[in-house]
Amino acid sequence: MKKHLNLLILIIIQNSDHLFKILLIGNSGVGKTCMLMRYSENQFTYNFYNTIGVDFKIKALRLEDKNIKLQIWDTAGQDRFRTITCSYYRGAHGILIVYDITERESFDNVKTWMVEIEKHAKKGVQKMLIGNKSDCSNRAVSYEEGFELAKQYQIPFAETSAKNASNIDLAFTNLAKNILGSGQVLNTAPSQGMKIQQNKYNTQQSGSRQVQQNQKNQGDDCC
Ligand SMILES: Nc1nc2c(ncn2[C@@H]2O[C@H](COP(=O)(O)OP(=O)(O)OP(=O)(O)O)[C@@H](O)[C@H]2O)c(=O)[nH]1
Ligand SMILES: [Mg+2]
Repeated sequence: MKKHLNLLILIIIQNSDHLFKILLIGNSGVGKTCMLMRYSENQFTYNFYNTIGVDFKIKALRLEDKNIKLQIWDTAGQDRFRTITCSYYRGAHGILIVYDITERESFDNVKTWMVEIEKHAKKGVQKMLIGNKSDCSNRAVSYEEGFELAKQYQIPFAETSAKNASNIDLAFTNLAKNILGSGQVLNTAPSQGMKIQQNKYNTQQSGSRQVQQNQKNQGDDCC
């Protein structure tokens, strides 16, 4: 079964023009796994299973007449996995930094995540700030605060909801567009092998490896 899955992934990658590696980071519980589930499988669950280490999914999309494969890495937000998750920053072409609009601490911690990116990721990595759970009425961070913070970092910003799917496609597509525009290219054409070209930083931002998951709680959402 695993062999077939690996073969399928290989075929998908070989049939694409580019492979972009995208990382989801942010505090535990902000909704990274739910965002990925919504984007890749159009599903949502109220269950909260802490991600253990990292997990990834592949999603295909067509951008500017090119077949793009996104390899999306969902990292654990818990501190105890920081050493493992940091090792994935280096290979990333794009990073979504996610906070929860109902949890002030997750917003205040965005600066810590930005420092981690600075320390571990490649210079030209494309970033986007995401305020998730926009469906919730018990907001602790205003839209304007999110917007202003993103402006300070000169990165794009969006509020999303994995629950009602608001702006989820937009977030991933926008990041992929910026990666494509930035000149970071992982060419997957079989005849050319796989090579990375890293161009200068574009500031004009206009079979899953499931390690293991623990069930934390079920049922209630934040609203
Ligand atoms: N209302 C609402 N709840 C959400 C949304 N996204 C996620 N949740 C809930 O928030 C909780 C945590 O979601 P996860 O996606 O597991 O959080 P995570 O960021 O992956 O957490 P770690 O894996 O520990 O880093 C779950 O109970 C989800 O149902 C959303 O957009 N709206
Ligand atoms: Mg998770």
